[in-house]
Amino acid sequence: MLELKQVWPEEYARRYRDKGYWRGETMFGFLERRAREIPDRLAVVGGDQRWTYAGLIERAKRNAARFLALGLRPGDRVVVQLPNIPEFLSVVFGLFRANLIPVFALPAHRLAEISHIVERAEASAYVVAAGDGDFDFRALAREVRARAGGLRHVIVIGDAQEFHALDGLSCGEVTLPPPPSASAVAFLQISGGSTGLSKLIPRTHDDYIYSFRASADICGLTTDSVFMVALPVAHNFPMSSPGVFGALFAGARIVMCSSPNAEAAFALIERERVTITGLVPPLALLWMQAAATSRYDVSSLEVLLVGGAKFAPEAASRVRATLGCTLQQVFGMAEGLVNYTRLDDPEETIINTQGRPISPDDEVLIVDDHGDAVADGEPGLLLTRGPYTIRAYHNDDAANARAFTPDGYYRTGDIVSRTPEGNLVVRGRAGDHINRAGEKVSAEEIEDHLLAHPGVFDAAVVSVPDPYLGERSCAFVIPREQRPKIVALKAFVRGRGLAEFKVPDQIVFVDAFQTTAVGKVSRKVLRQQLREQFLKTV
Ligand code: J2J
Repeated sequence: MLELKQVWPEEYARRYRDKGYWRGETMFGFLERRAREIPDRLAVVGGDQRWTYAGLIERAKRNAARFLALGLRPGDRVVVQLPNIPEFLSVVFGLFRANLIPVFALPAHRLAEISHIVERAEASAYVVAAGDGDFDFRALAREVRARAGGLRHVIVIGDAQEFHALDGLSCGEVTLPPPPSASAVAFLQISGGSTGLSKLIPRTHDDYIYSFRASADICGLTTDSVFMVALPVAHNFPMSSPGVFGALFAGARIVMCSSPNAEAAFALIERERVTITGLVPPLALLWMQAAATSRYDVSSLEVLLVGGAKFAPEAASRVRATLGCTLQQVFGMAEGLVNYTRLDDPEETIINTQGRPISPDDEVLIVDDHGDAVADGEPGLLLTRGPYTIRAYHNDDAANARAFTPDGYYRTGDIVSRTPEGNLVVRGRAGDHINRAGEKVSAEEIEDHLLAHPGVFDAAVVSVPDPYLGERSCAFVIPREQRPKIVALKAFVRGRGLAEFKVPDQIVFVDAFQTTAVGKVSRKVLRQQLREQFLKTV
């Protein structure tokens, strides 16, 4: 099994420790400390469950013993694919306590994504909930197991059928291991995937805790805060900006909301007196619209975080009037850097910018194609390094060579400009992914699936503007003699085991792709041409 590591050069690591960013605390350690301080306060509410901090830590320890009794060994990787339920926390903190490594998958992921993640991470176990709506995750687990040989255990929350039921596992006679080093990798997060398949992002205890501890502070979390998660909890934004981990760090209460549907969420806000939550822009638009006629009282809401994709200033300017709370824009990435508008910023900044970095030691460069810094106000490529931005992906030399500069800056692929006050404004993107309502879809990955269809000669996938999603995917396809039907082609892509958000929203058949006089054009240029062609026709 390949070792997991995330290493900053020694002089940086020393500086981050000296400045108090990295404090040597572990993921389980901070929660245990909180549970000692405020054992009887509610930590998490979801469905009909209400767990105190003491109750959460107790359940996590029991799960740690269960995982080890099953035969998992410290360092083993465990893919976690759970919806927004309290057990997400008891499982993940159980894994931390057993020195097992969670690998976070989204509930929308299907066979193609899960088997890729299992293989890349060399995972030994996979934790799912029996079902979520109409979908049966046990059926998915069966297919994943058939494909990924190394997967030894499937653990199910709820009716497990032939698999292990979490609640039925015995704790055995195991002794829990001593805590890991805080500079060790705590878990693997999944990249949005701008090229090809998702990459694995190793985050350490030290660096991640710094990012959500500082985020909790910037977002004003206290023990009186009630943080609702309406986005899929395993995504980096609701997990750490300030997310469920930031909420636990602050001793706040978490409310797990199983659907981002406005009325369902509003009912929970009223019942639990939610003070803060986070959304992607399309959901923020729906909530603002629904608030006008809703019978629920959402006046407890103090802060609405919006991020994951660009929030248009026009929409941003309506948050306060419609939802009665302060907007906090957040521009972040699972690889590290997170920017926030501050709660006391002038309205002008909150509406028009995506904020500024968490840390004084976040180094941000905005450069042109030659790598030279651009002037304030000018758009350029955003490069960054700092105390919680990774220096490498797991086991992916090719991606690392592309994504990081020799001196350790992460090339975000985002095009931004900086205001004189130091706030960033996202202007666009250099990479070829589709930001579909905050879900990142790699053009290349979808093209590969389309090309597998016998009726497809060539395919290029591009992002096109969408009034609701922000962007949607449009696949330009050159058919062979037997031109497939659009529905059949979509069904084919879906049938290859892809998350639904990756199935092309639109398919346009063309006879040929334009080529330049030189002959073949690069995929990048081709996608650009097709996007422009599309925009001329609408
Ligand atoms: C424009 N583009 C944005 C924003 C992210 C907090 C918030 C979001 C993420 C996230 C995250 C944007 N305006 N406000 O991990 O901790 C686009 C950029 C960025 C990419 C990262 C967090 N906020 N984006 O969305 O890893 O293109 O993380 O590089 O999924 O989303 O995507 P992801």
